[in-house]
Amino acid sequence: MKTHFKNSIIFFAFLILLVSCNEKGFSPAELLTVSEGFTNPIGFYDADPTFSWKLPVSSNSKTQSAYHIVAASSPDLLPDKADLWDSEKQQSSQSIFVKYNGKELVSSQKVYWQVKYWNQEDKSSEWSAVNHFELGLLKNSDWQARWIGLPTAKDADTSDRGSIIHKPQYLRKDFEIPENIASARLYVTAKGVFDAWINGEDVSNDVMPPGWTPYQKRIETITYDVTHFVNSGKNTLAFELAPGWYAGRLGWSKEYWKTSSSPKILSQLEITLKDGSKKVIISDDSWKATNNGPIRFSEIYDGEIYNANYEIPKWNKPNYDDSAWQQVLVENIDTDVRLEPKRHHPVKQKLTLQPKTIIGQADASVIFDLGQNMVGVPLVKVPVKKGDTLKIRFSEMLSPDGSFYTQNYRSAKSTDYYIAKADETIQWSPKFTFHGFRYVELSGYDQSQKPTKDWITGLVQYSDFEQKGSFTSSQEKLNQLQSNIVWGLRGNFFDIPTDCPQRDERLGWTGDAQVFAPTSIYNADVHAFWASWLESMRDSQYENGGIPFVVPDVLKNNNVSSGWGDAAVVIPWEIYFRTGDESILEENFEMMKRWVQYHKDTSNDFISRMNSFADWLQPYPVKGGTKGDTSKELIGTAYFAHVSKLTAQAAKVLNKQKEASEFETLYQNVAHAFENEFFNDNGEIKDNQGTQTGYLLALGFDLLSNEKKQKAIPHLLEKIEEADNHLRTGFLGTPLLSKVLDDIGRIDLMYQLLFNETYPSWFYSINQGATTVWERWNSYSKTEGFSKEKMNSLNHYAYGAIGQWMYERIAGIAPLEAGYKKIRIAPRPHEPLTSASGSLDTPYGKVSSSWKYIKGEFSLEITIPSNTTALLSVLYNDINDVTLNGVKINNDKNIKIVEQKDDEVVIEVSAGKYTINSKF
Ligand code: RAM
Repeated sequence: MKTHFKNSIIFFAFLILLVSCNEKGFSPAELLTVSEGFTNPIGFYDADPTFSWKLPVSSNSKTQSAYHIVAASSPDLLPDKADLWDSEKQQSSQSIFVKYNGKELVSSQKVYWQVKYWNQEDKSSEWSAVNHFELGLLKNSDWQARWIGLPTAKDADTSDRGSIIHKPQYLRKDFEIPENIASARLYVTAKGVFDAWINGEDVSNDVMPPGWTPYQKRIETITYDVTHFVNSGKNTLAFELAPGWYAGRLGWSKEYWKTSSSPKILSQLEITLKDGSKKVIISDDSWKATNNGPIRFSEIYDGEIYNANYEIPKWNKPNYDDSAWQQVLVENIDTDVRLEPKRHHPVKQKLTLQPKTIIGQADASVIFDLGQNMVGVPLVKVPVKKGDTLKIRFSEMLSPDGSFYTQNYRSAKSTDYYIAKADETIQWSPKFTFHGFRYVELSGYDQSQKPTKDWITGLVQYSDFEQKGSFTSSQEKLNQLQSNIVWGLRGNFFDIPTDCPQRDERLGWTGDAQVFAPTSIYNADVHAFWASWLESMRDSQYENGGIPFVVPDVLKNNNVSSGWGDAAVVIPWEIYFRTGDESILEENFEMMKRWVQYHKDTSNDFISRMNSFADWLQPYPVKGGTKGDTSKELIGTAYFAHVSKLTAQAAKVLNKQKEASEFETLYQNVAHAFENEFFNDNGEIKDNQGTQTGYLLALGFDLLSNEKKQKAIPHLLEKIEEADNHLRTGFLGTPLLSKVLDDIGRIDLMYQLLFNETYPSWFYSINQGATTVWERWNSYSKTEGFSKEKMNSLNHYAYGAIGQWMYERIAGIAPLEAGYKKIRIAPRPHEPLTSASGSLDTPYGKVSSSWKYIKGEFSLEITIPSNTTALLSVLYNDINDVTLNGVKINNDKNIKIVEQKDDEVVIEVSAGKYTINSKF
């Protein structure tokens, strides 16, 4: 009996061994992406791509010990006959941004790739699914097409600002294709913005492509897969074209439009036939155009005018007689303007909003309230009478007396018109403009009809990225703040990061962008978005290393500002740290260095003399004005030190040891000079010049000796107390409050500032009805209405920079090593919160942290993604109360305690899900 039992054990063990030997491997890598997170892109920009993948969540794949990537020109060659690249097995835990190291890739090339990995026990996974990417036209010389368009400057509208607004154009070309089409690609871009049509069908739902870059340096091109649009036989390729950001009025300069010429299209349709031969239809002098179509006028600030009486039936289909149209003018491709495939996602319509209420007006108009300040266009489905003009106006907020308020748009007319050709219910949206609004006012509709909510839909448009983070808590206003931050992000990530989306500005202000970048990347997948804008910043850097106020630089005033230009260093560093992508440092390192050099060149003995917007819009400025009470010298010097330090860190990552130590020394020198110049022996800012922001910069950027630092802290606290425990900070100071108060152990005070209900505070604007973050803490009040200041946007993300801390310390998720290879989970619950949760898709997978804190009992659930580790910090009164998955932590040898203090324990955990309990 015994022997029999033994034999069967041996038999089963043998069987298990056999099965595991036969096993092909376990679950493959998932969610493969190239470069800044692209999944199977076409028209891809990067001929030197990087590869990333995620390990599935399972105990089999806690960490990666090695990987193997193969890339080929055809999927049939994978995995064994990879003709482009075979990385072979590489002993490495790197699973993100692995550099391609194969044969040189060329324009339009299609690449197939897959990966497998080995786990912590050196067991290999199966090969992943085959992914692919297809390059766009990488070089100007790939274009046979030429720029085409009508000369629209001569009969353009003149606006009251003295700018000229070019009339929209319609362009078309008929062509024939034999049978046997294998594939078709439309490579296209515009000096202006366009919509492409083939045989009467809209080729894509991109909004205002190609987007906004410094057109004198670089224009982004787009690739559409149009295989299913092109027919054997007769075809028509057609475009609508409007000035967009290229021409027209932008910024404050009456001269801006002079930097551009009439809008133009560049189009190259490449059709591959089944026999491998190619037919190429290019934009050239054979095209016809008219500017006598229904879109009479379209401009970003002012809106769009559509006259249905000018509609041209079937203009974008074959057999249309275009003999009365004009021949286009043709221009060669400029050799010094780079044509590059768009490196981030175009703007799309991402969400829709329905009106919450309809407010009838005495004057035959009606107002629709969408309940949310948004950016995009309305879809109007409205009954109209022939010949009538439907007028559509927008507003972010009504005046307290209910009247329609548009003054804060300043000179932006932000009004759309539709002129009716028949008695009918129209369905229409403007195409080449956008608005920032919550309220829509209609007049000129069929007065015999009673307005209903379905007359208006808000089409929310922003760059096509996905939300990847979430934050929620037990406190309603904090959740509203999170919602306001996310809406501010949506509204202002319209191809470039804008200060505001509604008034006659909408520019890429660098200061706003640098303070908001970390929060943006907690909430959304904006890696590629920032990488693209940084390329525009490089293109805009002045000869002397200065960085313009806005990118693209439409203000062209050669002036720079500390805290603004510093975006050139802060953003590459932040994006690197939060994604782990070294390419963003590689690409921008020269720009970073040149900016630091500019600081050096404009300072005296390390003390900044740079111009500055300073602590922009600080409340209660003693001297009045918009620049707050912290001197530009103090701010400039603090930033000089800070960006020297970040550049040193970047140099270290890039293995440039010599430069790393040079910039480190520079940082030390500037910090030293800063302390001597601005601080007295008592750790106080000299000459009674102390401000919250002055202390925050010194402490937040680590600019004081240890001794001075300890002495400075009480002065900061004094400043906050003097302000009745309220903030007195503007754009630059506010984001540092949370970091500094946290670092000095005063999280309680940060919570107090965050939960303040009175001016100035985040909740103050929420109490006044804010559904987005405002430019000023008091942009609007229920009792007094709009601030008297003309510069008053209700959708300005800068103060939303607090979102970073909400993830880091309320939910408790922060990167410790670049890309979240090592994660810190360290929530700090505080009354009145009883719960909070955050989650985030890191480059390695999803991390989440969710806690409850009721009557001193704390419970926390976390998820740590594969191929990472986390340091988990838990507070306690008694260490015996702390359990991890039900096990007392001080009893279990398998639990790795990294640090233990009187009230806090730090535990290292690997990938997996955990529940933690404690009391404090
Ligand atoms: C305003 C912008 C922006 C700010 C600059 C200094 O016009 O709206 O937010 O950065 O000024």
